[in-house]
Amino acid sequence: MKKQQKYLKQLKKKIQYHEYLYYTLNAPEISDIQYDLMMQELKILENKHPEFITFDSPTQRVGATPLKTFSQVHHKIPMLSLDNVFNEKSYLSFDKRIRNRLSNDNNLTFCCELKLDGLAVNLLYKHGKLIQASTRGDGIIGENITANIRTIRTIPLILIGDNIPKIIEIRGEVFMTHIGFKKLNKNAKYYNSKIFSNPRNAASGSLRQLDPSITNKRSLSFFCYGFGYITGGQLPINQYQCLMQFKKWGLPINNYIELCYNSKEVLDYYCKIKNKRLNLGFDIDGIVVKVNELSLQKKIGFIAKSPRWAIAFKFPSKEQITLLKDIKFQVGRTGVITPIAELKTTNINGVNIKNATLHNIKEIKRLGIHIGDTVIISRAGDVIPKIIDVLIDRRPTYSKEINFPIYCPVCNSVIKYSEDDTIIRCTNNLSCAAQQRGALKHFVSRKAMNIVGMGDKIIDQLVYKNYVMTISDIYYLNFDILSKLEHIGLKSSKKLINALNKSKKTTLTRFIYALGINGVGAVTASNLALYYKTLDSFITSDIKSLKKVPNIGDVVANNIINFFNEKHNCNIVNTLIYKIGINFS
Ligand code: D41
Repeated sequence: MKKQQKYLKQLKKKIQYHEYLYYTLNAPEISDIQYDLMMQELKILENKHPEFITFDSPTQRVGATPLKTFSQVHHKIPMLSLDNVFNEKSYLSFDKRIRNRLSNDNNLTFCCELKLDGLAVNLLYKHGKLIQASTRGDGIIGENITANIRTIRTIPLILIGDNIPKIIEIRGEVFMTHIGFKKLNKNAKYYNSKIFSNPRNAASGSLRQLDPSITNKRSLSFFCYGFGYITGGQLPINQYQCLMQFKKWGLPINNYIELCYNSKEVLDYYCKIKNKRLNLGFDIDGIVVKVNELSLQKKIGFIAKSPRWAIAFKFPSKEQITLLKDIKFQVGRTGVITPIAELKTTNINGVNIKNATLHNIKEIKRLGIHIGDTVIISRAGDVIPKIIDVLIDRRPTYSKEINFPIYCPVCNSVIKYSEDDTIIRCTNNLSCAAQQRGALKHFVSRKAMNIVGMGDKIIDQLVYKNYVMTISDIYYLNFDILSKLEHIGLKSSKKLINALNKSKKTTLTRFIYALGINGVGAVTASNLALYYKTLDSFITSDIKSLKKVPNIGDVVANNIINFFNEKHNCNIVNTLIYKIGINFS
């Protein structure tokens, strides 16, 4: 070997070693400047002697030519998925199942790991060299993303140390750190390009770039969690020691892997990690618990696509991915039409979710959503789930654009669109059955007239059969009519008549709220009642005095004036007060 070539080889080894210290052990021994100087020297030498450039050279991480498509990779051993549990009780059932299968072996050890919220990949090392990397895909066939994986600095192009098997598949998760994610979105905002909704999607989008120089600019990281095919070598006898061996070969593992000896210790680990979750610097969505001994794993085996010996114990989450099956347009009590997404049923923290709101047409246009798309839904607290993003990458060829309605889906009247597409409305006011139903449901509700027993099913029938068109009509219902409806017996009909009579004695706040004026919620109604004291002075109010009431601005003040300018509404109020005898205490 020439002197020059020998020197180059040593220089590369030195750089690789310092990369390992920096990226994998997180313990650099030299400054960034020293590292840059070595890299510069290497680049100059390689320029002079291109014949000495090797595939594992630190200068060769980013390939020059973008791909046209990703080729397919058949995994030598399927990449299994993980079964999930969401609570302690279900976790304990897993523990019990395992122990039963092993005839109550008391010496069971579990290897507990973080569940990184990234993308599972397979790295194929032959004679210690990274020769192929692929996505998990469906577990059987993935995509060849070798060029992109090579840009991830924490992934060694060549393994170091002893006893490296001839062929080994290393499996792990590629993810994006919070810092990398923030930086990417800040840039995206500046250049008006795609903003990612979370680090996982950002990592996925970055890994699936055909041009590795783009992937190279994204800060992706990697931790390994397991292995696939192996030949010409031996691994330790348990999961924990395997991971430690991988670390010795220069592969990154995280510092939170722990052994637990019973379910209490596992539950403690779960709580500990849950508390640390926000300070890790990257997203995790739970922990993974694995039977530690490989021989016991083999004994326990797997079902269909996931091993029986491992489980993902997930944290309560807010987001989930599912399929958008269709969009229906729902007419509310004030005639406002809202798009409602019909989803493939999914589960967030144990709650089944079939529908989500899309707010308005503008939101649909902003998301660029199609029917058939894969979408991310979010459910925070008790609020209605909403669609927060679309995974355009996964759009199927049969996807359909969304047709916005021209006519009301309930009464077929013309629909009016606001200029900015935020509000669309049925123009048929109170003759639209949907609006009639909506107005009635609101009128009888707990904070309004509180008519107990007048449920949605009763109201739907009353409107459908034309017994009730406006809110005042409900006070003309009698026992004969009610008892002939479905979902109501003789006793309940009697009770409902009593409830109707009882509701006639109410408060001004409840009555104002019950009218269902746009923007007048329970608190505003209470403010109005306090300010005006009597119904008459409220009805005859003007804009100027309305705006003196706390929390009332131009919009709501105008809604109130417009409401009483409609003769139809005044007739209803008059009927309720003078004919039916509603009075206030
Ligand atoms: O951190 C993870 N996301 C993680 C994923 C992990 N720590 N361990 C895992 N172990 C497995 C088995 C038990 C099947 C080897 C996994 C995954 N699988 C996995 N990730 C995506 C699909 C499967």
